[in-house]
Amino acid sequence: MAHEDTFIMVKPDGVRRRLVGEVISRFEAKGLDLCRLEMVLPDSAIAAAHYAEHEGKPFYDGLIDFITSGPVVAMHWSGESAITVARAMMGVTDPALARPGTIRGDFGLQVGENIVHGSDSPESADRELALWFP
Ligand code: DAT
Ligand code: MG
Repeated sequence: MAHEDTFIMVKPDGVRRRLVGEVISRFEAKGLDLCRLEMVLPDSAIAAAHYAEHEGKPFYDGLIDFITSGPVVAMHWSGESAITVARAMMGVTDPALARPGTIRGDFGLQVGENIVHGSDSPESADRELALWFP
């Protein structure tokens, strides 16, 4: 167990559906610390950098269109095992399969609109925090 920093983002569907407060409330109630927050309309450059690992996959173009389709809320959270804890609270990638009680399980139904992003490792967190909070 260790203190971790993680990058969490409310995606455009989450913002459009007014779920920003819901997402923040859950992480706050869990005991994680909100360190930085900014609402930003991602351009194609930051979208491509953020999702570089998915370039070439069948869903990549749709993913870039989606993430640039409206403002997102970019956040830096920290706390004990913050990366793992946040991923567990988000639920699995496909909201149709995500367990009730998770953010995706409670609010989503389609894999292309799964409300929230969270770093999947310390390396991803370092990279994503540097990208979104230069
Ligand atoms: P996660 O967001 O859980 O880390 P990921 O990194 O595998 O998932 O994928 C990034 C995003 O890409 C995901 O949140 C939604 C989209 N995505 C993943 N797999 C997909 C698929 N099979 N069809 C459509 N979109 C997909
Ligand atoms: Mg991922």
